[in-house]
Amino acid sequence: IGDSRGSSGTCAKRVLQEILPLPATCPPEVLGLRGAVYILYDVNISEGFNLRRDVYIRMAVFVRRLQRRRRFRQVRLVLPPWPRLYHWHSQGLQQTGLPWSHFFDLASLRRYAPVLDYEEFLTEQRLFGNPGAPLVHVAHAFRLQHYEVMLEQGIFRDKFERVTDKPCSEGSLSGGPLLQQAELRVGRFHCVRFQGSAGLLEKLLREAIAEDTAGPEDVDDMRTYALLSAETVLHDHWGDEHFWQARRSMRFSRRLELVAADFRRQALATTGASAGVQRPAMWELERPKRNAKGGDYLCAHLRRGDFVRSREATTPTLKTAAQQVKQLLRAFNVTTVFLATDATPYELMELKELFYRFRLVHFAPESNVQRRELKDGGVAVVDQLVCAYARYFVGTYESTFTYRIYEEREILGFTQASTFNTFCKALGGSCSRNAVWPIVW
Ligand code: GFB
Repeated sequence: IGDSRGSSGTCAKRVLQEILPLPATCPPEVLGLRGAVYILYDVNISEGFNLRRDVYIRMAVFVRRLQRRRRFRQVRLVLPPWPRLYHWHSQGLQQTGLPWSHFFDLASLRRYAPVLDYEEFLTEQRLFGNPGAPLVHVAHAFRLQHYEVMLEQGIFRDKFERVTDKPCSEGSLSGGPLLQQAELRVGRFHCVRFQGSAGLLEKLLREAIAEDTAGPEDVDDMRTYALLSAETVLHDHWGDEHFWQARRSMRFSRRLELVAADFRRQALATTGASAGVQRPAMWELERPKRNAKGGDYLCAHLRRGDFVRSREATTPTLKTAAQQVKQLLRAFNVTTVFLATDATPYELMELKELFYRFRLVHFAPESNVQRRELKDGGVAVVDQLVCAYARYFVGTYESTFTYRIYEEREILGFTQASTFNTFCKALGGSCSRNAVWPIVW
């Protein structure tokens, strides 16, 4: 591309954004940013990594649909920088404000929905929104809240309303700058009681746009809106083909995929070919199948940490978990178990003793350099990617970490029986199992 303009006079926008830095000489109307609507969102700070991935899907499906409307042709979903999460315990690592590109393949996400990492959003704002201004103007920010009473005469109805009967201000509610990003300045801040699926957000946005739009010439302005506590929003249709397309587009970053592939090969003698998993380069090329065999190991996701206290009734002890895994190893005539866990080093030592006749494999960064590069979140992704290729998987009751592994294995083409398995509190007892949500193509 010798020039930033294509033969039709419009910029080769995607190419510029993904390959070349945006040239300052390319004005917004040429880039097709006229009338761009940016949607920022965030999730309650107490929510973990894997629920946040689910919230992303709700937003991505919504924004992909919204793009079909004339007013929202240039809509973009801005991916919130990852704050330091409650479960990322390691000290001495830079784990605040991580970009989505640290974890995910943005080009793959973008082939499903128009998303931007936060830094890319700032670049577009600085080049075309208000060049030279250090602050970014957010026209409206909505903090979503649940209704106190959800049912009306026993019926759950989709609805929202702005809160006017209680004080609502940006400072008192968030206790810091919007999305922890100092450059964001909010025009109007609203608290909104919201119940319903993501599709209802269109009405909320249209109302806000109508409030600000003085005349037709305004329609071309770039505008930014923020939706806070987006976990309040439900899926339009959970588990349908749109959910799964968005889910399939959530490929992990190439770097994390490579670390996991190297580890599977070196520690577990497993490659994609030996596991019977052929994954096309692009998610769009994936096809339904159920013939993945898996490597010569079982994987157990054993959630500890807060689950030991808050879910004592359903979380097994180390001993009963080990008993269950050993039974499975014998049943499958396999000697190696890969253990994904947030157990403490002390608990890990105990587990190693409990598996003394078997081979227990656990992933840990090979050096401090790798630890600093992956960070706690990256290590957890590698664990998920190793479990995804196992012969058989057993996970923890009601853990979203486990659920995301189920989904990964569904995409890779494993049988349901080898995937949707749950630890019981004790060996042999009947117990509650996780829900089975098979893939829809
Ligand atoms: O991902 P997540 O929301 O799953 O949160 P749950 C658990 C976090 O703990 C992960 C770490 O994101 C990791 O940082 N973690 C858990 C692990 N299991 C592993 C593992 O096998 N390997 C590694 N490396 N790290 C939610 C919590 O947890 O459950 C909420 O986020 C709440 O705070 C809720 O407690 C009930 O769904 O398991």
